Amino acid sequence: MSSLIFYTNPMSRGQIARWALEEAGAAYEQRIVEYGPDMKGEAYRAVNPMGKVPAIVHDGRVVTECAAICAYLADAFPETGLAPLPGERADYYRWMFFGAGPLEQAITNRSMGWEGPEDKQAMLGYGHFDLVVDALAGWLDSRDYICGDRFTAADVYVGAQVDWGLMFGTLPDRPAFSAYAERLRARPAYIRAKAIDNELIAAASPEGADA
Ligand SMILES: N[C@@H](CCC(=O)N[C@@H](CS)C(=O)NCC(=O)O)C(=O)O
Repeated sequence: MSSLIFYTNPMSRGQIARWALEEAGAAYEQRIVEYGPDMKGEAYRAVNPMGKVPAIVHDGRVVTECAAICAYLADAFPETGLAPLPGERADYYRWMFFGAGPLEQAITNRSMGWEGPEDKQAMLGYGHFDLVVDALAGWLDSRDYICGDRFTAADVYVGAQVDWGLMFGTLPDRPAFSAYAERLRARPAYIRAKAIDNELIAAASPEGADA
């Protein structure tokens, strides 16, 4: 029998993986990993030596990294249509990797107050934050989804970053981003995934515990 274990913390990028799991319609067993000793302890580091969430273990195989989890689930559950069709592969891989590399780095570096020196931008994989934002907004200006008119796992990964970026103000509110985020937020799997994580967050908060 197939088994799928999902290691996460509701206040983490695990929300991206949960959305992907819900899109894939996968039955999964959830294991909450608390920040601190739980996440950095030997038991969890046997799953992910980085001591970071999320991770999934599918039939004994570990997958870490949100982008890889999204792509893996798309392949593991092909009936959901999350994987790219042959003609969509160029866009799918291009933007999935762009999301995990340039986009994630540009957003996190900027939110931590770090900008690459102007004379070193040629050596930085993402060059400059504005370059990354313009490239992605330019792509989404004329399409509903990363691969055109069809939702794929690339939209879970890239879309989650756009969604979070707009929510936390770490991405500028370009019309292409907000229209894209609106489309994604209306998806039943997105709504289900958020509801589960929000409930876990509320239950873990002091107010939630009192309720
Ligand atoms: N590149 C990883 C990032 C994972 C990551 O940084 N997770 C954070 C939560 S959002 C974490 O587990 N931090 C705990 C720690 O490093 O102690 C991915 O995409 O999955």
